Amino acid sequence: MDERRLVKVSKYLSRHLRHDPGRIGIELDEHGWVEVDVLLKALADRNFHVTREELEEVVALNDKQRFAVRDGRIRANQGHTVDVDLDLTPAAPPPVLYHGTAGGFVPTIREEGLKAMNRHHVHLSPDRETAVKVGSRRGDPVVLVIDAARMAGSGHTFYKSENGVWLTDHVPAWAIMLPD
Ligand code: HQG
Repeated sequence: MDERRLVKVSKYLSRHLRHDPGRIGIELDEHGWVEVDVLLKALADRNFHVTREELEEVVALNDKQRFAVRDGRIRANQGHTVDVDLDLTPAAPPPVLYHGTAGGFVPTIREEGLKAMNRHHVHLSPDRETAVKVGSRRGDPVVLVIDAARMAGSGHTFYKSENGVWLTDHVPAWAIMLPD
C-alpha cells in the first residue's frame, strides 16, 4: 500500500475508533475494542473498501503505532475523546518528559498548567524530537520540558500507552520548566 493510502486509512480509523464510532454505525466496547469484521463491514458499507491485509498493514506500519489488534478485535491505543477505559497501568515516568505545543498557547499554559482539553489525558512525549512533531501540527512548535520526577514525587500518576506516549491527568504550572 502506498504512503498516501496508509495515511488515509489511518486517519479514517482514528476518527472512528477515537472520536465518532457512531458516524459509521459501530459501537466500541467499554475498553474501546470493536471486532475487525464489524469494522471492515462498516467501512465497506460506506464505500470505503479496506481488505483485512490492508488493515493489518496499517496497524503494523503505522508511524505512531496508533492501533492495536488482539483476538480479532481492534482499538486505538490512545487519543480518544469518546469515553473508554483503556485499562492503563500506572508507570514510573522518566525524570523529564516533553510537550510540544503552539507558542500562542504558552501564556495560558504557564498559568493553568497543561489540561487534557478534549482528550482523556495530557499527552507527553518521551523525547524532544517527537514533541517538536506534535507541536508542529499547530504551526511553529514550542517544546515545554516537564519535571515528571517532581510530579511523580508529589503524587501525580503517569501511564504509558502501548505506543509509548506518556499520559497524565494534568500538569501543574510548577512542573513546567522553561522551554530551552
Ligand atoms: C494545548 C496527536 C491552552 C496543548 C499528537 C495542545 C499527540 C492548552 C492542545 C496527540 C492548555 C490540545 C496529542 C491550556 C493544553 N491552555 N492550551 N491550559 N493545556 N493545551 O490535540 O498534545 O496523531 O488534544 O498544548 O501527535 O497536541 O492523534 O493534544 O496543543 O501525540 O495520534 O491544547 O495527538 O497524535 O491538543 O496531541 P490535543 P496534543 P495522533
